[in-house]
Amino acid sequence: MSPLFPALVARAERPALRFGDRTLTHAELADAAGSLAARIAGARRIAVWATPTLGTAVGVVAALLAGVPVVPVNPRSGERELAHIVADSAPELVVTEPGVVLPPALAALDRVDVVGIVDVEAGGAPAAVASGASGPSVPFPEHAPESPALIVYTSGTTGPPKGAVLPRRALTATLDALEDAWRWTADDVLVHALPLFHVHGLILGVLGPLRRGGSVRHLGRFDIEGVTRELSSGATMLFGVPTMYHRIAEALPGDPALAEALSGARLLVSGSAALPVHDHRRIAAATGRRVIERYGMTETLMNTSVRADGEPRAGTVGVPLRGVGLRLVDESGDTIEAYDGETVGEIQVRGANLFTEYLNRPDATEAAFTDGWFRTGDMAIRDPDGYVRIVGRKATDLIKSGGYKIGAGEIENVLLEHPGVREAAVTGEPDADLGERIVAWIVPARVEAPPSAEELADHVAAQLAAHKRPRTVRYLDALPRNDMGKIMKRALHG
Ligand code: MCA
Ligand code: AMP
Repeated sequence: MSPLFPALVARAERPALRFGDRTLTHAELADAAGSLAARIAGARRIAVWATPTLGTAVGVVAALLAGVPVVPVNPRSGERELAHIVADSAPELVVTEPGVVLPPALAALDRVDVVGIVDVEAGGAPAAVASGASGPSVPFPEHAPESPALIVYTSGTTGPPKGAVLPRRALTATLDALEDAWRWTADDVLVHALPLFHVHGLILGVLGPLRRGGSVRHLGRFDIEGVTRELSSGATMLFGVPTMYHRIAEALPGDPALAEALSGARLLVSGSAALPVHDHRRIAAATGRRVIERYGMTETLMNTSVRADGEPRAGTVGVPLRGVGLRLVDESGDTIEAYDGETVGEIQVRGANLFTEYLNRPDATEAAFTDGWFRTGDMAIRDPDGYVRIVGRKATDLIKSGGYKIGAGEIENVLLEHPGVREAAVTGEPDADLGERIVAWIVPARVEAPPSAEELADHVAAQLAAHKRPRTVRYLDALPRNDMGKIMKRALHG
């Protein structure tokens, strides 16, 4: 089995990771992650407190070197979400940046701080050790392709998030297919500001450059100035969710430096949700560059993309990636053969890029597949030349806000626990910035004293996650229900 990160084994002296003023070359990362790997080797499973920092990247690489499955945890997870993830994944220890005060759900675990990563640019000796560890440990033996690499939690329509178990071969399959589609090389320098507890920011945005032997500069948090600075000083690629490109499109008219920076980029890639054609057009008009879209999912990693050497067509997610089987299936379960730009069907996929299972959820895993094909729940049409256009999704109870997938049911359950709430329904409404905005429809327990929108948002953020909080709260006397008592969500917006 060839190594996951050849440039680490080769101890390349090129930059690998940059977070703020902290930088590691591939050789330094080999030492840093190698010594941390020695400390965690043999653990059954670990968690990484996934702040957007160098320590998170080192922690995840260490786990991959050691062959220990790793659960990246959103550091903004609320109490209930965190308790669920910890109970469900049962990590033996948690890797974190030093100085972090962990919440109670994680504080009980053994803790390994990623300490001693020096600022190489400032001239320090490159050394990084896990607390309590010693000695370099690279090369590590490669691990079986089917062995679990990462467990990434993802929301469904109801219930708590499920842990998608991603094997090593899914990582290599998807990253190597993107190498092919994007002509991604060791010379590429990626810039992004995506969170590191999801596939987009962590697997594509950190492990991708490392597998290619190239580098990533992470901005810590998204801002236009950081994008401009990095793309003007050597970065070649930008990854973002549509909200980020929307903000770029908004800023472009008054920001010639941004326009110049973007026009010099080799590749601008958007994903996690649909990038509106209006934003595509505004960016193309101001920069002469077309954003290309790729389509993926936590469970499947990447399925399709516009190719770097293909026609960048706004409103499409391109063609199936190398090794990905993709079919459209109609409501009766029949495969749609047409490439006619109009027949709509559910996207189903198969290939080495897929997850193996939902952790502890054989029922959900079984329900997700049909004849070995994974049902994405995304509805699409295909152009005559094979370009896929996503036109919607099967479940109305899934909301994509800022590129995050959010289940309405999970938020409703938490809202119903608030003493001021008698009934609750959650929907997504179109939002120019976020794509969709979470709206909570509330029947208050006491009409004369309804809980404020802010109180409800704080309640959801404290239990689940900040990005799951309702951005709008609407108060009703009763929720519209059908004869069976089921809430009729479509009637809410009418
Ligand atoms: C506000 N904040 C709060 C509250 N209100 N915190 C606690 N309680 C509250 N009531 C805080 C937030 O924590 C945050 O803090 C700040 O206020 C603003 O947060 P927010 O409003 O959420 O920011 P935003 O403007 O909505 O963020 C937009 C964003 C973000 C930056 C684009 O949505 C984002 O990072 N999206 C990326 C999603 C992603 O990576 N998805 C990939 C999954 P502070 O100011 O300190 O930050 S999909 C995937 O992986 C598949 C495979 C795929 O295809 O890619
Ligand atoms: P997640 O489960 O968070 O990984 O989100 C996966 C979902 O994001 C997919 O099922 C799609 O609905 C959506 N998605 C990802 N990329 C795109 C894209 N380029 N265009 C439209 N939807 C996308």
